[in-house]
Amino acid sequence: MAKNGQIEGGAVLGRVLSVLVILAGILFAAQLCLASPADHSQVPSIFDPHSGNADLLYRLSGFVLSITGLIFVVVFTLLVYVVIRFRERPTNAGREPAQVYGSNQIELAWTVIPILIVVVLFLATARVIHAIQDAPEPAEALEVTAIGHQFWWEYRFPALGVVTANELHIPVSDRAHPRPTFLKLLSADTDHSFWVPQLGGKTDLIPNHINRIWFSPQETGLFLGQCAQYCGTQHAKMLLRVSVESEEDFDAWIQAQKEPAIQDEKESAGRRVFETTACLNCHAVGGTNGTGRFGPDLTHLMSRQTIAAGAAENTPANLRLWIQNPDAIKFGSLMPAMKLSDADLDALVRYLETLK
Ligand code: HEC
Ligand SMILES: [Cu+2]
Repeated sequence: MAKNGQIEGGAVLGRVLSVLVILAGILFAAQLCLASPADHSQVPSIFDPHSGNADLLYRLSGFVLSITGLIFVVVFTLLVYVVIRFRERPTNAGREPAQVYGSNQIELAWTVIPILIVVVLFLATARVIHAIQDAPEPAEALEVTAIGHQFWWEYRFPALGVVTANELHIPVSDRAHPRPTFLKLLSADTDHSFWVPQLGGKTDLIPNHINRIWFSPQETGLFLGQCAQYCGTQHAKMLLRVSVESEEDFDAWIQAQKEPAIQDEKESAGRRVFETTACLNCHAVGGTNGTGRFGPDLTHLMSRQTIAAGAAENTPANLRLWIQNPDAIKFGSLMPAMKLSDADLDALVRYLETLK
């Protein structure tokens, strides 16, 4: 009796637990649906590829998901069938079902079929890895070096002499004018990970080790991503923004970035604050004696829509708040609060506003 009681207790507990798990699953799915923004074109999803290698990954994941989905359906159907068909009934209560041992056919089937499935998945994956990793770099490719910092991105275009931060601009690479972007990935401190799902797979940026990734985006537009490797407190506010532009727009952007900073005489007070405080040890502004590299290059700060790696919009109010107290926008960022007087702060923000 006592033993039976235990078994029933276990079964009830099991049922309660499975109901709880299902409920949690439903709540989680509902929360995901509610949390996704209304504009679905902005959701960085691997199921919406816009670049050659993202497309290869998308097709591979579709293939893997359909095979594993099929396995799920077959196994689950058999399971439900067996549970219902062979359940305990008054007619067979307490009797053991027929025991089958050593059936060569069955054992061969459940060994060979899974091996075949694994081999197929392996070959399909190896083919895509080869196509992406070993793709030759064409002569017309654009070369960019991306450097991960806690908690922002530095971009260098070595052949074009441009250095910028956080917002990457690259040309569209359509069939008529193929011009893929080849990125060299480096890190200044810890591990980071570059992931813009609509453009390509996730690749880590590791100190003292060069990784590579390339994109051949087929459409213009803004593609978003996120540092995908926990790299410190503000890892979540280390956003990626890649603007894919027509050849003309991209060339115009490069030309503008190559210009030295405009030095507006009216804002010399703000410039003096910049050049006489610690700003210039960490930030570069082309044409001034600020050549610091610890923080983002500010030469063309106003050409960016966001500051602090996408943590805030680039508005005068946010700039002022950022310089006064970076923690208010990104807690734990590596820029110190500069403790400036209100007058210096206003002059400085006016000066930064001229860095077009
Ligand atoms: C100790 C180094 C350091 C000093 C000093 C410093 N900064 Fe920074 N600054 C940083 C770092 C690091 C970031 C990037 C923070 C992030 O996004 O996580 C940054 C970001 C910024 C940004 C946002 C840039 C962008 O494109 O996202 C601005 C603007 C800025 N700093 C202005 C200033 C000004 C003005 C001063 C002087 C009053 C100053 N900083 C002093 C390190 C410094
Ligand atoms: Cu990071």
